[in-house]
Amino acid sequence: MKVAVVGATGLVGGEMLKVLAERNFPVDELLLVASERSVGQKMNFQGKEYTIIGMEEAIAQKPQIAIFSAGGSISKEMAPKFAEAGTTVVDNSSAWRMDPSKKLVVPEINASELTPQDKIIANPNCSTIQMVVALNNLHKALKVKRIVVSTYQSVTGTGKKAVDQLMNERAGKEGEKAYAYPIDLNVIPHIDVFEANGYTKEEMKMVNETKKIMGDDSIRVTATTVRIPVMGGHSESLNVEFEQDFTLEEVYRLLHETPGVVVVDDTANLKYPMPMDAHGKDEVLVGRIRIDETQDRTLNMWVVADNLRKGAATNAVQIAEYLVAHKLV
Ligand code: 11C
Repeated sequence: MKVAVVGATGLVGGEMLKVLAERNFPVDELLLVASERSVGQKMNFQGKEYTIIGMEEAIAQKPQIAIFSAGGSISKEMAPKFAEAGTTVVDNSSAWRMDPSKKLVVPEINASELTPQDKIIANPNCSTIQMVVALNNLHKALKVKRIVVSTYQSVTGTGKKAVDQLMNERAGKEGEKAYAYPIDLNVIPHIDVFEANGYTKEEMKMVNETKKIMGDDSIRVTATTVRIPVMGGHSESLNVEFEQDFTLEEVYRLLHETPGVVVVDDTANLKYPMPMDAHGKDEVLVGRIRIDETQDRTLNMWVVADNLRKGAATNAVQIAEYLVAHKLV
């Protein structure tokens, strides 16, 4: 495969290269693509040096697959140009996710919807991905009625500038700020921009993307998304009401059988998922599984994943793997 990684110099772009290499994705030719100011820089992939090229040059080289992590406005402008050249784009930005003509894919759940005609495929938001992966089998068996989710999100979700802000604050150094407030020793209940209804865009992504991926508009989701001073790994507290009755044993069985989920729930031995355990992993970790004693057919659980991997790079590469395995590119 001739593969382009667009946004190769970013945090997610770097993780994409790592994941492509680790999973032995069949890369015969690699194009590392970034904005004009990075063109000409050198980067390594599997021991070989590559020179970063610009968008137009990459389009002209007609890669079969382009994995994009370059931000929404660049995706809006450039993804159609790649698609017109015959490239299938897997896009990690929010640009195409809610476009009714584009698929929003978590491979464990809905990759079977993909066809060779899908030239721009959207990768969901990280906090949505880990939640729907955790709920996949539970929804099939018990039908999710309503989700109340609160997130505890790592600074890596914002990007390099936020990582620098946290480390500079910790070291007592001045520097550029990604957030309106200090993040070290603080918690910021604000991710992405505020919308007219008082929720943030990140919160509304969780509401809307969940319905689209699960293919079920009746699922009600209400979210509060929060930034915490953690370096890698998003955590989520989920309170989920189902239509069907269940037992805890059934929930454990369903979670153990859910693709991409690892249950870490042994409180007697202080075992529960933490972001530091998720680092570098592709699985979604689920623990603190409890029946909500205040309401029928309702469950509490704690869900953790590496936001740069399953939340972004791994999910995108898994989509690309599916395209190759099913001869859709
Ligand atoms: C964060 N979830 O943690 C965001 C990052 O829509 O792809 C990913 C934003 C997106 O800040």
